[in-house]
Order: sequence, then structure tokens, then C-alpha cells
Amino acid sequence: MPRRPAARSGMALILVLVAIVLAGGLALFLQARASSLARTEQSELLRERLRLAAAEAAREALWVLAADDNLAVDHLGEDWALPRESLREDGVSTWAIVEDANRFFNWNNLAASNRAARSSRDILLDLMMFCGDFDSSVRVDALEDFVDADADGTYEDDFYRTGEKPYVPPNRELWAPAELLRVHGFSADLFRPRPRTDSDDLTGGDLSASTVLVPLPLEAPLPVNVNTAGRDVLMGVSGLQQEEVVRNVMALRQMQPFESLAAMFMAYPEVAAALEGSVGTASSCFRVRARAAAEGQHRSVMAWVERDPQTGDVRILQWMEGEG
Ligand SMILES: [Ca+2]
Ligand SMILES: [Ca+2]
Repeated sequence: MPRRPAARSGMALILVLVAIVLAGGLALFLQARASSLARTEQSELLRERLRLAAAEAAREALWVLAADDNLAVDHLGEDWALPRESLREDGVSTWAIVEDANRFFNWNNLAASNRAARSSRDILLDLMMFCGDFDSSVRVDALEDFVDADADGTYEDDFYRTGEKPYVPPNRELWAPAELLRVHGFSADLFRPRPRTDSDDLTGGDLSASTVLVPLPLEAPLPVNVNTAGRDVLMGVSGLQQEEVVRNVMALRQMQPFESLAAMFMAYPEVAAALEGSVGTASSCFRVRARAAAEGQHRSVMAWVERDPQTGDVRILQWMEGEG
């Protein structure tokens, strides 16, 4: 009989102890949860800060682009073309660069008709040949049908209506590289960077480094800027027989960027006649890439913009944000 209260108080003691342990555990759990919430919150805050910083860095780079004091001539020695880096007081580092889209051949040029003697189609065929694609005519035909407004051609609706996932060509300018891969004959292999072997090689070009997809509806093809385009692009634009012209253009612009096409056209009137409308000395479309980093996290921005050739005003065409 006397053992019972003792047992009971022993039991009570155990219960108290259990309660204390449980309460302690709960307190620890709550504390851990609070600090993990705080950590998550902190990391969310940092993420947002980095997102804003990347956007800010992109905007600053675009300010420099808009402030360009010579809109008739664009070359890679100008302020806007230089990468910008900064380390801010709050420990966030940013980096931004503006890239000239007119340096490259725009795939969407195939969607716009032009009056030039040398059509976008001719240019692309030569560029692809120069980049080692000797069988590009089917691809170029297919791309032309894919982006041109009409539905007459070999590679239109009926062509893509077969298979497991039928689709139809958009019959407009493309908005993203992924769309390009839906064109008959196009695959990621085509865009694999090629190692540069011999600088005189007439089929050693690199398609991935010569082309661009500017998400912009076009009334006329986007001209190639002779001051910024690389050799592969210039070879495609002028034609594979014009190696000497291309070499001279590249040598001349190194001394002084072309302020107008007059000098070039005077030296090569027959090439000039073919290139009228396909080339220029200034650029109108650009891509800005920016990145902000702190404490091992980063956020990035990539945007396509169009710059008004008269006022310099910059208009955003596409703005994408991401990690890394
Ligand atoms: Ca300029
Ligand atoms: Ca079409």
C-alpha cells in the first residue's frame, strides 16, 4: 500500500521529466524552425536584391548605349561595347555587357523581303557553305517557308502535319532559338562551335558564332554592320568569291571605322551594287547580358533591345531573368 504513492509520485516525476524534455524539444524545434525560416527569408531577400542588382546593371549598360554620341557609326571600340564590372557597397558584384546583334546574320532575315541584288537566301547559303555545310539548300528552303507569311511551298503546313506531334510553321519571325530547331533539317549539331583551324580555310567558318536570332518583326532584313561583323559573316554577306574584298574591309576598318559605305562602295562598285541594303556602318539591335553575385548566389538578366537610329532611344524587345 505505501508503495503506491511513491510509485505514483515516481510516475509523476517521470511525466514531468518527459514534459520538460518534450517542452525543451519543442523549444529547440521552434527555435530551429525560426532560424531556418529566417535563413529562408534571408536567402529570399538576397535573391531579390541580386535580381534587382542584375536588372540595374543591365539598365546602366543600356544607358551607355543610349548615350552613344555617334549613331551613324558603331564599332567595338565605343563605350557601350566595353564590359562593365562593379563591386557595390553592399557586397554585391555586378557585371554587364552589351553585344551588337548587327555583327551577325539574323535568321529572321529570311522572313523579310528585300530589294537587294543579293537576297538573304543567297547570303545564308554562302554563310552556311563557308561554315562547312555543303548541303544547306533544303534547310534554307525549309526556314524560308517556316517564317514567310504565305503557306505556299514544300515545307509548309502539310509537311509538319505528320508524325506523333504534328505542328504547323508559325509563318512569322521566330522569337526564340528553340523555334529554329523545329525547322526541317535543323538540329543542335548545326550550332556546335567549330574549332578554328586555318585562317585561310574557305570552309572553316563557325555558324554558331556568326548567326543570331533577333526577336523582332522586320520590314527589311537586319543589315550587317561592316565595322563589327566577323570574317565569316562578311564572307557570307559578300559571297565566297569576294575573299579579297573582305580582307581589305577588315584591314581598313582596323585603321579607321567606316563612317559611311561610300568609300567602300567606291573601291568595289560591283560588290557594292550587290550589297546595297544588306550592310551598314551602324547597328540597331543589341543584346544586353548582366549578372549580380553575392554570398555564392547569382541572378542574371538577358534582354534584346532595339535602338532608334535617330534619337538613340532604347526599346526593350524581350527581357529574361534567370539564375546563374
Ligand atoms: Ca556609335
Ligand atoms: Ca510560310
